[in-house]
Amino acid sequence: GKKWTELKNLTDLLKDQVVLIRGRAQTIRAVGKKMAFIVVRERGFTVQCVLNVSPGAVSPQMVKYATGLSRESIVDVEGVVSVPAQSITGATQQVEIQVKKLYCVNKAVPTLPVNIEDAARSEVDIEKALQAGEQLVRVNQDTRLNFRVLDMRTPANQGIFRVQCQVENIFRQFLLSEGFVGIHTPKLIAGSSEGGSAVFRLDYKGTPACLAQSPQLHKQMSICGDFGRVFEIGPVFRAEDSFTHRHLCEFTGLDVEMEIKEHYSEVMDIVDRLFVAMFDCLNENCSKELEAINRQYPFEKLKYLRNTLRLTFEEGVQMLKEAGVEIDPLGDLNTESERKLGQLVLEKYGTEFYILHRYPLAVRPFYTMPCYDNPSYSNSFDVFIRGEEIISGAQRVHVPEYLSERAQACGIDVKTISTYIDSFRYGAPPHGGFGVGLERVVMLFCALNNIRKTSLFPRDPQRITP
Ligand code: ATP
Ligand code: AMO
Repeated sequence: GKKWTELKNLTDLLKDQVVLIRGRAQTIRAVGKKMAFIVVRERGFTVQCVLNVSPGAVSPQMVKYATGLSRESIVDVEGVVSVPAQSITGATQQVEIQVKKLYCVNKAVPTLPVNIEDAARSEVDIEKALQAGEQLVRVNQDTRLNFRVLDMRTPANQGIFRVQCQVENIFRQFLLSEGFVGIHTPKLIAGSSEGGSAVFRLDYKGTPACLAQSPQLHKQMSICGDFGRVFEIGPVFRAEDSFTHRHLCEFTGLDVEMEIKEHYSEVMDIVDRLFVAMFDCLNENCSKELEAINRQYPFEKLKYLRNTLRLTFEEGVQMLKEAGVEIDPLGDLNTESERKLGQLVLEKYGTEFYILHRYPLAVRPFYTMPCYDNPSYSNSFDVFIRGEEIISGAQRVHVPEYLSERAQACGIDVKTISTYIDSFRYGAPPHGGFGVGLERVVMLFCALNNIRKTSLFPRDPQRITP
């Protein structure tokens, strides 16, 4: 086979050598009839290729052919690496290729529905350009999502989904090193696992069934099956009614369940160490990706402490009260008060990542363990980044009679979860766990304003394509 060079390796070390590259024709510019420039892109790296009519190099026909290529076509370029005297603007690589051969491997349509360069501009940049009288099209969210394959090619999106992959990878590596076992639970289940109405119902060969709202029941059953500590990375389905910036109908859940010896703080310890390790690792290993995201969507680095702050719900309510926000001490926080509390915590403790625990029992799912000292509260927690929830977790009820009672009290049809409740009749250890929304972690770590930006092909109440 031929020897291919990756664009990222094109440096002055290769000066005067003949290289062969494949990429997309990002921009094509003719200068008279004897010269043309093609900027070729390969996964975030770009290089300028120069076609210059001369004997032994390219013919005038070749220049004509090149200038007729459509943007985003896949091209192979063979040529000599040269180092220009002036620095090259508009390309990441500071060398050029003096083209000898050019092939179009597959062409793109002449008019693209999304111009990648426009789609890659930051809001500030767009504003400046508009003020300077430049003609440009602002690419809106729906257009991006309708033509996601094109939108994905922007440096920011290349960064976002590589960061997402890292979050998943760190989650897995950290938990494996702590003795957790990766499992896969069914996504077709007999009933709702979280309660509430946000469930997709379907017909399972004549029996009513649901798409799993979480791996909750089966991850707990795996603890009853003696795995001790488990995790799962998998799809979660929620038939959300409303259209918000942070709810999807399908998202990726990072779930954990583990035996507890004495206290639900053992679960919070895992959250604490896992996420501090994750943030450190992202800042260290994903700096290029984070920079690319930052160029299009500027954000401040996440502020977090070495030991994650833990506040009780009562302390949170108190802080809000002192700031003039009245909260029902046994109710839930709404989105607005969660944001407000995030601000107050940042001002007081200097962190944008913290755990709020001991929630009122009434606002938590049926499987949540009440506090021993005060059953109006529960051994549960939520975790926030920049004032928005990324995690819910808790100790679980492991006594079957009480679990059944709690399910009934929460309006759950106990028949649909009888095998789950039965699992606790054969001896179940005290246990707890938590669920993380992958798309939310990436969205909030990078302070992005919409969860659709961190879902490759988002599913929301109004979208099931592409
Ligand atoms: P979770 O499903 O884990 O609880 P969440 O972020 O949806 O995650 P909730 O506790 O359900 O959190 O809700 C917190 C607040 O978010 C609610 O009080 C409500 O204001 C708002 N909210 C939740 N779900 C929706 C939704 N589908 N549409 C609009 N607002 C919602
Ligand atoms: P919960 O319902 O809070 O808890 O979900 C866990 C986490 O999943 C994310 N999340 C969502 N992300 C995108 N779109 C949605 N519609 C959506 N809903 C939730 C959030 C949330 O914190 N079984 C429990 C977890 C447990 O206790 O182990 C559960 O599902 O980041």
